Amino acid sequence: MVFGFGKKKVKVVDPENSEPIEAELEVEEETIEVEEELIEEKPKRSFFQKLKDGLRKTRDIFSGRLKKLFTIGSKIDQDTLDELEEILLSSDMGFEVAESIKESVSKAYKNKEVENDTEIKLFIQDEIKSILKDGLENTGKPIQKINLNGPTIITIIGVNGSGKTTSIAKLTKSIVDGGHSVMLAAADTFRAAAVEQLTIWSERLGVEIVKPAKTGSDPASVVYDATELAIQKNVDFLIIDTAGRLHTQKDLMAQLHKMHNVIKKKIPEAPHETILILDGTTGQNAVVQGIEFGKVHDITGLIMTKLDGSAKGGVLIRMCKELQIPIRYIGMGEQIDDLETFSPEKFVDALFE
Ligand SMILES: Nc1nc2c(ncn2[C@@H]2O[C@H](COP(=O)(O)OP(=O)(O)OP(=O)(O)O)[C@@H](O)[C@H]2O)c(=O)[nH]1
Ligand SMILES: [Mg+2]
Repeated sequence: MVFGFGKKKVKVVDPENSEPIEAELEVEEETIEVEEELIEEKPKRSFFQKLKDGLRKTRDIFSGRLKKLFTIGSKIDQDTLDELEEILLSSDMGFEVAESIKESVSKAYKNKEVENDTEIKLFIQDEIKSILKDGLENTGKPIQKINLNGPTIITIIGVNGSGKTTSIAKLTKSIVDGGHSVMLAAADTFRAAAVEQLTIWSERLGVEIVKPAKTGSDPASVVYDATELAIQKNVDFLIIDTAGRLHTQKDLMAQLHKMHNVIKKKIPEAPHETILILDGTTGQNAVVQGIEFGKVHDITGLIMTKLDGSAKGGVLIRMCKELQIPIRYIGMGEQIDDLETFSPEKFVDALFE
């Protein structure tokens, strides 16, 4: 940035005369040379590009190994089918899914529904898309206002570090952008830092937060207070952040029930949504967490986070087949806008492109 001096015509007011007069004065004038390259923005990767990058490992399997297996004019025999199954298994989609795709391909080939390599690849893509959607009408369905006469209450649960608090911030932003009001409850009362993290987000997003009286307070009492205040203030959504827990920690799992019971005292049909956050980079562990949390709680949807990292994409397919819980959103980074409603079409396209 450079400053310079120069002559400039300015309007001045003569105290004897109320009309402004034009005069040529020596004034300090800012001549600003902006060094363009310093403020040049780095091109932002599109959401789809991020997804493709995050799923690179799995994509190599689908767009690389599968492409090689089905080359132009290749015949499909038992060896091809066995190799297909082996390739699918290597993507972490699990035996049940791999077996069902293999069977479907075999049948379609015998019935002459698919005859060439292009048709087979498209057939496999469609099979995966239908597994991702199969019977799960809420797949990719964003959070909606379910309770029309009061706050829609959402509890966010999951293991430590899966991305609960960050996902709450992203979710809040998208709900607020959609024109609804949100209140947050910091029911992860064990760590002061957890309350602080949510408080910072609430300030940035301009939403109210209900906090524990002190570190270690009963999370159920925070939830009770928050529910009462959310009803009183007639907010559209109350989103509850909870401490990370493993399904094996029986006392902590019981604590979740206690939280839900205090909510029910105020609104019997709440919580309206219980969203499980799963870290997409943890592979089979995420499947186990999904199964175990699902045994104890009525989970209405999943958010798969960190799909921008080195995610095991096939796990997502296994998850849909074995858990039968709809994936609602995917997390694609640490920024506030890095949340997208899950689209089976885009996901499969990113795997095969
Ligand atoms: N790359 C990437 N990082 C994410 C994503 N979501 C969350 N993170 C990061 O994961 C880390 C943990 O996120 P938190 O939101 O604090 O996770 P949490 O589940 O609330 O953690 P605890 O409260 O400790 O159980 C942070 O560094 C986040 O920035 C995502 O979609 N992509
Ligand atoms: Mg947290």
